Amino acid sequence: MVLTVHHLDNSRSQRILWLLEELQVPYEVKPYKRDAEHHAPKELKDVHILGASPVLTEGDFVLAESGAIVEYLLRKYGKQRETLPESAQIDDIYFTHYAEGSLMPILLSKIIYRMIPERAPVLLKPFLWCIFDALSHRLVTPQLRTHREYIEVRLGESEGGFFAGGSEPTAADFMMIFPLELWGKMFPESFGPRCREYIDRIHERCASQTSIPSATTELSDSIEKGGEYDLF
Ligand SMILES: N[C@@H](CCC(=O)N[C@@H](CS)C(=O)NCC(=O)O)C(=O)O
Repeated sequence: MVLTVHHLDNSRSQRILWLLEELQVPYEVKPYKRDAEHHAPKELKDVHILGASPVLTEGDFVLAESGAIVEYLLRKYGKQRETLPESAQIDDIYFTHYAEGSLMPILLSKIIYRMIPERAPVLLKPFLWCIFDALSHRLVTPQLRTHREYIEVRLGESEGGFFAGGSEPTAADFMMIFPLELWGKMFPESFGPRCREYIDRIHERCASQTSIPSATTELSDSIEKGGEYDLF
C-alpha cells in the first residue's frame, strides 16, 4: 500500500510534501487543480466528504486536516515530540495549533475583505473597495500587527531558529510555514524580517534536500509531482 497525498495546487498540502521529504518516506502525489472560482474540484469529495486538501490515504485509511496528518506522520515515522525538552514540547504543541487556530483565520479574513470588491460587478467595485478597505484596516490590520510582533519575538528567541527552539523543524514548523508564506506573498508590507529570513532558510533547506542521496523521493521530484507552488 502506498501513502498518497491528495494535493491541491497552491494549498496547505505543500506542508505534507515538505514533511514527507524530511522523513524520507516514499509516497505518491495525486494532483487536483483548482477551478475558476479557486475551489477544489468535486473529485476530492470522493476521497473525503469535506473536499479540502490535504488528504492522506493508504489503502482504506483516509485522513484529512493538515495538522492531524502532520501529527500522524511524525508519530509514525518521525522523531517523537517527547524527546524534546519539556518547554520545547509545549512550544511545539502551541505553534502546531496556533498556525490554523489563530493565524490562518486572520489572514483569511484579510483575503476575503480584498476578494469581495475584486470579484464584484464593475460598477460596485469603487464603493465596495471603500467599505472593505476601511473594515480591513480597522478590524484586521491591528490584529495582524500584534501577531507580527509576537512571531518576530518568538523567532528572535529561538536558539536554533525553529519554532520549538531547536535547530531541526518540528510539527510547529510544518504547520507555520504555510501561513507565513501566504502572509509574505499576499501582504508583504506587513511581513516581518525574521519571518522572511525564516521562510528563506526553509526554502534553502528544501533546495538542498534534493541532494540527499538516500532520499526515496527528492524534493525537486515532489515539487514536480505537486505541480508549481506559487506561494514558494
Ligand atoms: N484546516 C484544514 C483546511 C483545509 C482547506 O481549506 N484546504 C484548502 C486548500 S489550502 C482547500 O482545499 N480549499 C478548496 C476548497 O475549499 O474548495 C487543513 O488544515 O487541512
